Amino acid sequence: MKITVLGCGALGQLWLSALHRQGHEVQGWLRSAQPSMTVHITAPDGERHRHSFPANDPQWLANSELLLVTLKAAQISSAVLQIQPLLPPHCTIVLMHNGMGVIDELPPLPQTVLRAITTHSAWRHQGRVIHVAHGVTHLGPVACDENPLSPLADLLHEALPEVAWHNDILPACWNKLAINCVINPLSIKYDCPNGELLQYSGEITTLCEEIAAVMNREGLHADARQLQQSVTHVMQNSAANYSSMLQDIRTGRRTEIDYITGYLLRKAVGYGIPVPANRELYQRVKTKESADGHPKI
Ligand code: KPL
Repeated sequence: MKITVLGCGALGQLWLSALHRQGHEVQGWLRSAQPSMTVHITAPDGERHRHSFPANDPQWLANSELLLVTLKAAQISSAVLQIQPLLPPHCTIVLMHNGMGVIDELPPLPQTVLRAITTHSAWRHQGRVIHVAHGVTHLGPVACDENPLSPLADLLHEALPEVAWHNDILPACWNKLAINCVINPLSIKYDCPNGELLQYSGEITTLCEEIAAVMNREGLHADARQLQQSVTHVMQNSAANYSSMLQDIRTGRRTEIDYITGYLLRKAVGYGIPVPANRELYQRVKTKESADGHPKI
């Protein structure tokens, strides 16, 4: 398959490399256009891969059957709208990002748009991408789809397992949102790796209760205790990792707080549900962002 990956951070490079090794024709699309790019990956088992890829080729884009978008939430809508007119109508656009609300920023497009969330964890270190831990990528349309299983899920699964298809991706997005609403801003409040947050269980309970109340109004049948179990599980499994939001703050980049806790707050206001603990964390992150100066995107 001919593929363009828009957004070549750690996750984008991971997919570029995995799809290439599976025999697909892949190019990267970078904000500052360049004709090629080189990717170095260190896999969780220590195996290393190095490949060079074409980049920013408009002809390649015009023939792409898949546009995989791995940008940060705040960058997606403007970047997609800029290149979307160059895409063929049969190209599928996959938006893979943390948080929710990006899809609401896009007008209806002729291409099929799918949402994806992933628990693969990777970061960049000295020009390399370290694939820290394998995870699961959840993929599907934002509204219930008649089409039961997308072959795209199989294709992506062969390249970088596990990939799970959902006829309605919203419950999976909300579960991931809940985890990010707790871990990401708390990691900024306490300036620590995910595992150290386990000691704040009282605060986590309150956050989960508020999030579950909003999720229930969204028709998702959330249970605060189950949410807390999922959050605890992720904290244990990623104990040594720093959340993406803390990494953003530390490197002076804009965080995804408006698409994570910000999205929850907008929903809570709409339903008239008070969420003071989540609001306090949101304000704390926003203050931290502006204290660090005008954030880089
Ligand atoms: O998705 C994450 C993130 O850092 O954005 C978690 C699940 C919190 C893992 O660090």
